Amino acid sequence: MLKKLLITGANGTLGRLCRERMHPFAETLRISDLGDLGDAAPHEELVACDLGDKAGVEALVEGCDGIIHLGGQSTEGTWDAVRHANIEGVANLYEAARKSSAPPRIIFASSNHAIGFYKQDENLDAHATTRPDSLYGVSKVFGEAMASLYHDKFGIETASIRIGSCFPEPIDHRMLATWLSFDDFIRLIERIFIVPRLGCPIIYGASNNVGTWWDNTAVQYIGWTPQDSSEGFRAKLDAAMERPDKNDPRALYQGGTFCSDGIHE
Ligand code: NAI
Ligand code: 15L
Repeated sequence: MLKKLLITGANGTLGRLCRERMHPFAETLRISDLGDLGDAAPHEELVACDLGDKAGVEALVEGCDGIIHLGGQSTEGTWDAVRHANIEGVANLYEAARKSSAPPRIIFASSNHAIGFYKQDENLDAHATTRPDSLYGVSKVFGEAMASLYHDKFGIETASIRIGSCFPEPIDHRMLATWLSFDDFIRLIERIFIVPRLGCPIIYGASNNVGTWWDNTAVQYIGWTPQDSSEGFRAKLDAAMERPDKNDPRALYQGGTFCSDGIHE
């Protein structure tokens, strides 16, 4: 059991999920985001903090033996927005971890958009060269690189999860391959904190979907076997919308429309 688990981005979709579900796994949850965090439960500490605030992030990280880093820009944005939260914010987080009295184990919420320009008929494992599809995807590659640096230089362990689409259910045909159920996500987080030696793995965060593009053989030692599958939603999606043409970015690229969207100025 962790003593103090920091959850950044706690007001977001996945942050709210982790706040609700990770309590039995840690004595105390330190809950953080930019703004109002609501009322603290007895097992919670609430700390509002902008990830761009270096001193604030140092204080935020101190005393935590686990971090689920979910905070930041979660889709494409202007360079200023991506840089502030996902470049400077991640640099601040790793510096804080290095300086803390007992370095924490970290989960970095990376994204499929770090490899989004691969085609949907390509299968990737943890060794695939990154192919970001957006400034946002570039920032996730940066985060993975920071995890690697701070592991090799300082021994800080991070699991970078290239999350596919973590939603209550898939909302388009691409997500039949990328969907990660909330339950599988929580089960993965638990395994990452349980496994005795984590190292610095890249993990593809998807459920046990038919026709998956991603191979997690390299991280079998973590002991995570996704239990859910998008298959039960296929008929509903087929009835609700037309499958995109094979040359449509939504059907061509793993990152879908992130590949065809322009740069946000
Ligand atoms: P979200 O957008 O719902 O939540 C992100 C949270 O970060 C927000 O509550 C926001 O206030 C906070 N935040 C933004 N800038 C901040 C700053 N400068 N300082 C402190 N907090 C800040 O995102 P969601 O869906 O919960 O995703 C969580 C993480 O997982 C993100 O890093 C995202 O990139 C990643 N991810 C999520 C996927 C998904 O399917 N939900 C897929 C791939 C990656
Ligand atoms: C992501 O990285 C985003 O955070 C999420 O909102 C979705 O767009 C997801 O990827 C996806 O590719 O479906």
